[in-house]
Amino acid sequence: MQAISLTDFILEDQKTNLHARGNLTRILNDIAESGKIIGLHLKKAGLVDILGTTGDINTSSDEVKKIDVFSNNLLIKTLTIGEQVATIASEELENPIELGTGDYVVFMDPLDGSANTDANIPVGTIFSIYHKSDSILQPGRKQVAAGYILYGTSDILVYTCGHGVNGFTLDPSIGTFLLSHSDMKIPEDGDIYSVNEANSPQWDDTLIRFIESLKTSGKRARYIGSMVADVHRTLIKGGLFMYPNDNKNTTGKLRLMYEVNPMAFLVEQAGGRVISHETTNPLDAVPSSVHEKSPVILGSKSLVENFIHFEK
Ligand code: P6P
Repeated sequence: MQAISLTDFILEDQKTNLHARGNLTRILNDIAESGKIIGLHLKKAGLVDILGTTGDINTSSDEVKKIDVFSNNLLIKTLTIGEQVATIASEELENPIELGTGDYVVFMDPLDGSANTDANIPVGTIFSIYHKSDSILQPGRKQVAAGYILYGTSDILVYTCGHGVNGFTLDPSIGTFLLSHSDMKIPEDGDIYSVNEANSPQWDDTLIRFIESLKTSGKRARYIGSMVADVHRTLIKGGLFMYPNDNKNTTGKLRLMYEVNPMAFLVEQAGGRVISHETTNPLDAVPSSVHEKSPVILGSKSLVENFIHFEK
């Protein structure tokens, strides 16, 4: 069967929206084209001068890698040329930048987990798209599209526009993302949990007991330390990914607008469940700042619900 390209799929998907004018389609394609170039540079990172740091610190207090700057600048340039985006907010920018034209707002983590590139560990681009509004700080429920590009053993773009989740694997021989994961659904259950247990001295007793219960029930631990890779594995294999709040990170570590909410949109669209703490859904949070943090527990519905009930 002829594989469907991302571009054809997005154009077909656009037909389901009678009011679509192709502007969101242009943004999704611009992100995909940028991802192809970012992926190419990552594949030869050890050979060209894009590893290492610039000497700067970003809003997440992470050392800025040269590949972060490259990815951020490429996405900004491509979306500017596309003329569909009014405002871009990025992990790599202290403040959002106004592009003037366009009806959309894009939040992005241009290269999440980039500290892992030196060790050849998968990293990813995360994006979250809203219609332009009075404020760029809209609840995650207002996202019109969200997704990621995972640069791993293969490069895969996974996105949703609110009616299902689909994955497209890059065929390097033709430079095209082809539909490889149609209508993705997260398994109802799973035997993998993913959390940084080095933080356990800061966890509350309930969380400690919950993680111990996963171990005694035979779950397996997998933690890559690269959110896109850990969330993608959770979507494919089921299980739990957690970056909960603790005594040190009282609001968690991950960023609401360009890490937690896009992943929450995807996981819910794939039939999973997401909470930030207790039973609160991060998608309902009213953001107060571009770089605010949020705890996140996401994954197979039954496992998230086990965590919720375990708290009682
Ligand atoms: P820790 C990478 O820096 C990142 O932002 C996410 O990709 C990842 O899930 C998390 O931080 C890892 O954080 O504290 O476990 O190293």
